[in-house]
Amino acid sequence: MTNHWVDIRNADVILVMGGDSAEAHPCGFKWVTEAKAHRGAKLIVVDPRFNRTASVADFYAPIRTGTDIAFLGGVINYLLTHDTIQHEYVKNYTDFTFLVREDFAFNDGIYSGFDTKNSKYTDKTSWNYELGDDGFVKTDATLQNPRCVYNLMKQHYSRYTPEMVEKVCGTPKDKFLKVCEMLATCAAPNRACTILYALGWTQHSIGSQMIRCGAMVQLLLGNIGVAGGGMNALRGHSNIQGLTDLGLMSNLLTGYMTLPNEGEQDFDGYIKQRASQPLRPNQLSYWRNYKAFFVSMMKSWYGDAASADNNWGYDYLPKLDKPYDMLQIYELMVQGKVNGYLAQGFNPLASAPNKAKMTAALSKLKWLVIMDPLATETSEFWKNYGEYNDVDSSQIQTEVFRLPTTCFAEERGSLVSSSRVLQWHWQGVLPPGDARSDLEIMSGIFLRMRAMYQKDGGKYPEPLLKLSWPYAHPGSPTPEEIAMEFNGKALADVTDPKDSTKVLAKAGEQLPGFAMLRDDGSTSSGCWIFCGAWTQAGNQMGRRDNADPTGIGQSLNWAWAWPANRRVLYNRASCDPNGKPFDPSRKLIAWNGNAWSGPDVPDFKLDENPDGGMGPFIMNPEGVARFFARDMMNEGPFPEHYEPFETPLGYNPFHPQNPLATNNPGARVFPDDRAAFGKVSAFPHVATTYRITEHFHFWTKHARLNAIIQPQQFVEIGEDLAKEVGVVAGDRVRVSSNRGHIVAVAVVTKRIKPLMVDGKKIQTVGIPLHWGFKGLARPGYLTNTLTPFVGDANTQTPEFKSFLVKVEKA
Ligand SMILES: Nc1nc2c(c(=O)[nH]1)N[C@H]1C(S)=C(S)[C@@H](COP(=O)(O)OP(=O)(O)OC[C@H]3O[C@@H](n4cnc5c(=O)[nH]c(N)nc54)[C@H](O)[C@@H]3O)O[C@H]1N2
Ligand SMILES: Nc1nc2c(c(=O)[nH]1)N[C@H]1C(S)=C(S)[C@@H](COP(=O)(O)OP(=O)(O)OC[C@H]3O[C@@H](n4cnc5c(=O)[nH]c(N)nc54)[C@H](O)[C@@H]3O)O[C@H]1N2
Ligand SMILES: [Mo]
Repeated sequence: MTNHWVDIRNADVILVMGGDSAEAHPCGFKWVTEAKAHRGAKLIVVDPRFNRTASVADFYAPIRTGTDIAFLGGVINYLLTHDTIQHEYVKNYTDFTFLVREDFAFNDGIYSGFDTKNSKYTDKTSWNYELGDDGFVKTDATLQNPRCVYNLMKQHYSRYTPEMVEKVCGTPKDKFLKVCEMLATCAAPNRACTILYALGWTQHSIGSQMIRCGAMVQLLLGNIGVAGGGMNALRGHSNIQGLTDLGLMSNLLTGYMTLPNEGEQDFDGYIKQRASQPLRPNQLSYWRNYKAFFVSMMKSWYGDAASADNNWGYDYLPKLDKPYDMLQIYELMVQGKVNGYLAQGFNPLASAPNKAKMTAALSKLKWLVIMDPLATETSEFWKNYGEYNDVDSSQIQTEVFRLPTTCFAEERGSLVSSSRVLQWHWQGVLPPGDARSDLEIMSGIFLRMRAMYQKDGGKYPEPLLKLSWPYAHPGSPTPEEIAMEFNGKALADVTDPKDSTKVLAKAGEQLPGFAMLRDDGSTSSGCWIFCGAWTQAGNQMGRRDNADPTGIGQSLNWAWAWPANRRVLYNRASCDPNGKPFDPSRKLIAWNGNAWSGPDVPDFKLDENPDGGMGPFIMNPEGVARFFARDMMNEGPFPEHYEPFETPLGYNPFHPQNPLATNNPGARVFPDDRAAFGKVSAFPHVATTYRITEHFHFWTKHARLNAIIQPQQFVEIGEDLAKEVGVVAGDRVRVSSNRGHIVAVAVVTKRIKPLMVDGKKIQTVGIPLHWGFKGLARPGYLTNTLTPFVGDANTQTPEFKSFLVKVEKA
């Protein structure tokens, strides 16, 4: 979230699109209720289903799955043509005035740099601004130049008319326009809209661009950085925010630093590439400090073995030849290129797409280790469960080890919430039986591996042998030790760069914040954005003072938020260029003549006078927010609508004559999976998958009460479709895709209606995902038997939210 849970109550308009927060985030949803009750906020829901959130909304608009860019592009077009944008904000805080290179082009759905023969982008150099001789971007403050971002964007979205929105999304034009009108009220500086989203946007082959498109709407309305505004990703598992913060993705290091790729063998080149220099005069470009963050991380990992002489252990890091996202890994498994797999708190047979492919993948392993408190579908993928898991065990040689772990209530430590708040929690009960904590198991594996390398040697053992392991009990580090390590400490006295006699932190002390990190090896910090969580004053994550002195929801003494205990990111943008809040009643920070201060921690240089013209988006080298994403996105600088890979139309209504532009040209897709896509002629219904409040993924079916409340797999179909296929409520239906089938109970509902899309009637089928063949609920099929193996072009997140099926009476 750019903002935070409590802040939702400051909103005037709340758009829930691409998520069902009442269902999936019922506790956090109370802040939506508060905004409605105490502020008269209006709640809008745009969803293929009239879901639980819609049931308490002020306005609901239906949409066909996978078409949110068409809808949001339509909103952008509406805001630009009606000129309902926050002018002062956009002009000063975005790239509106920036000029784009002459060779940048967009033709019938495809950007410049496309290799038509191989159907992919091979040259993204034209996706950039026009730079002057001084290295700065050229601008046109008058917005007359046809190559400025404003004009290119206006032209790009001029095709997204209300008629096109209706044609592509199936959203009736009057409903679409009503949403536009409600959003447009928030262009006023004294009104704010927040967008809450989750998987309904991320789980598409064009998901990242849906989210960008939402952010573009928010920028036009001047709603980023302000109280009650923002782009708010409501996250999943309790610590999934912490997972990405700590770099547990194949291409990440901690704090959103990135692993080097194969071509980056040279350390200085690696740093230079990431420590971006400002693209406009007087801009901060905070990533210029990349080296300090990186060196501090390497000191924390490798201690004395990371020194200036060996480039801080740069050679110890793997260099990526490609991203190892989950689709890539399972594809490699199927190809027989992976020997072993460690699934920690993960049930991929149930949660990854295309169960048949997953079974083939896991069957090719020599060994599989499961770290989980429960016996899961994955740990028993090799066992025959009749129709639900029809495998021939004698043909599977994979050796499976199950290591029972504790779960959250049986341990203590920190969890990061969607609000970026690191909150300490304490152990509630002792673990049962042989269960051990993940920390203990991981440490045990590491120590044994290290001993084997010490004894037997091996190819390049240094990255393992040199790892620093400074814990009191090496086999069982404490959560406190780990937390102090990710915060970081001074390894030598840290002095003021302007006055070397002034000591800011003495050697050995915990550091107060990342501004004190150095690139000379005198500091360590396992995760720079977490620096400040455990200072000399102790564990900041354990704080529980919910005082909110100004009533704006800024409880700065409740736990601790990254970065720097700041609760609203980009909050400098809540003030006008002179430093006065756009809306004094919603003040987050202000310039007092000498410094920035306010109820929130300023997201800016504290003593930076507004006269200097420094932009509020200090992480960007431009200093402003981008409508034009340059070459950062893999399918182009402006979001464009592409059809889901299993499209019910078979063409892209924006580019009916260009088959190359039917689907996202940058998406993650392997040849065999392309062959496994189904066609609308055989699978005429559009399916989407989701969760329900009564279960948490695949684990609560092991808990008796949850298993009683929601005992078995069901699918939701509208009354119209039920009639069409001759099914009544309670019948068992067979739902098949080109990859397999499931059988489930039919729930016939008024909450899903057919949509008219380009003259064609589209039926949507809703499939909750929680059941399987393990646990106390009634044994059944895994939903992911049906889903296609294709992912987003940037995150590689699978397209779980839009694919083709056929529903029949079983
Ligand atoms: N009780 C409970 N709570 C949970 C979880 C759980 O398993 N149980 N899981 C947690 C996890 S890990 C996560 S990631 C979050 C997920 O939180 P959400 O994303 O809110 O949950 P989902 O149920 O996946 O579905 C979201 C909504 O997206 C809609 N949708 C589908 N396709 C589209 C589309 O193309 N466009 C639009 N606009 N909407 C679409 C669906 O109809 C559904 O209403 O929930 C978390 N909370
Ligand atoms: N079709 C479809 N598929 C989906 C989705 C969808 O919307 N549609 N959503 C996707 C999303 S957003 C997610 S997050 C995934 C979820 O996919 P998974 O993460 O694979 O599903 P979970 O059932 O949450 O599995 C987590 C496991 O962790 C175990 N566990 C709990 N606590 C601990 C602990 O402290 N330590 C260890 N080691 N294990 C623990 C639980 O027992 C459980 O078995 O599913 C994805 N798959
Ligand atoms: Mo999730």
